[in-house]
Amino acid sequence: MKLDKFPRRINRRDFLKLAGSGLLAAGGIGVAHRLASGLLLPDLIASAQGEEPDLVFAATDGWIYLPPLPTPSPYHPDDLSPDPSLFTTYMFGFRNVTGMTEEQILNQKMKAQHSAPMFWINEGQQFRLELRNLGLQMRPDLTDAHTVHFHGFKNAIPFFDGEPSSSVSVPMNRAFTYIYRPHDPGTYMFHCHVEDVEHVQMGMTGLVFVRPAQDGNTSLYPSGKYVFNDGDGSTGYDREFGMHLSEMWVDSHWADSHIQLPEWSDYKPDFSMINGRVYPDTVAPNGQGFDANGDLIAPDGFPYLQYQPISSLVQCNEGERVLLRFTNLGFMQASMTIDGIQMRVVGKDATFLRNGGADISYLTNTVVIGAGESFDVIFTAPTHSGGSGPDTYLLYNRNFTMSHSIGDFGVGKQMTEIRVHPAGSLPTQTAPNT
Ligand SMILES: [Cu+2]
Repeated sequence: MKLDKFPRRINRRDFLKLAGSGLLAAGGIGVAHRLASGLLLPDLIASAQGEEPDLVFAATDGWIYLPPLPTPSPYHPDDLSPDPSLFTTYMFGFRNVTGMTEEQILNQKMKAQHSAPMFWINEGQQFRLELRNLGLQMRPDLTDAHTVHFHGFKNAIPFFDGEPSSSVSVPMNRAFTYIYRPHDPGTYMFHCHVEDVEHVQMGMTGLVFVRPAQDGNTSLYPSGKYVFNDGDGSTGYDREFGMHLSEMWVDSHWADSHIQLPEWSDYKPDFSMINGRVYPDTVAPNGQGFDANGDLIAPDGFPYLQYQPISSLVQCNEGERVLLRFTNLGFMQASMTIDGIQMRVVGKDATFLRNGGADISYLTNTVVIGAGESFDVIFTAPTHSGGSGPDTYLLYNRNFTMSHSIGDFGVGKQMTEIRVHPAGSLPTQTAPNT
């Protein structure tokens, strides 16, 4: 929330920032990214000109739902909520506005979601992500810029890294296009890097992954889907599920909506979430796209999850290999456990666990995930018991002090379910988390 407009001395870093933001201001939406990237990266600009972005994100504020706390708190639910029957918690976040009209995009102010839209890129593919800053409806006094920073990218180009002290950020009512050509398959996460303790906690985080060049080769594994270029099918899988871990400390969210400053050293999360929800909402269905105004359509039967559209429910047939892509952009360590199923960790921080020719993947029932870490984990679904309906296993953070339970078993916790069906019950998966 600080903005030092007049640095006493102009150093190289400041010059880069000023040059970049000047171009953003001069160029306006649509052409700014061409000018800005052309200045520094003429090789990329040649191929970028005239081409539309693959993905357009809007950055803004919004409201989400979290269940009651076991101990009443003046900060939860937030008394400024536009609809206290549906939404409890103020947040900042992203929305996917790709393909929307200008009017639809502008309608999305104060309609951010958490966690941010999940997306993926193919290895070696040039990919353009346009970020538009719509501003903060609840806080017109805050003129914060936003960025998209791919956390954990090896050899990121600083200009497109979204780290605002060495590059540009996107001011209100401006747009900027990031250009990537990823070389390292695996699971990453992204977040806004402006005032990042605040903006990350406020909800500007999501999961992104890179598909390997080996994808489509059905001779190594029948599905033709792999985590890495393993050469032997060992990371082949049938279904994949992103599991983005985050936290919410409601005091700080109340403070942001009420023009107060939280004391970040008092950080104590009230909720630990998977894909922006707590149990049992984690197993509710995905959202249903957007309506004629561009607004999100809530999951069927869950109107209060309108801005938390990503389901964490894992469904699979017995015998299938299931990939869980874990990322953690909370500030606490998570110990994700499955009772009764062993997980094989094949990747860590988008790195294939193979040391030269040696297989250093390992079996475990608990994956300990530090803040900012990612894990690629494959399990084989156990044989179905033969009972009626699917067999259910729990996937949860075994650090039970991390989040509250408010009555019924597991309610409010960082937990979801794995439902294993008899062979042949479910059709082929067409998209992650479905
Ligand atoms: Cu931000």
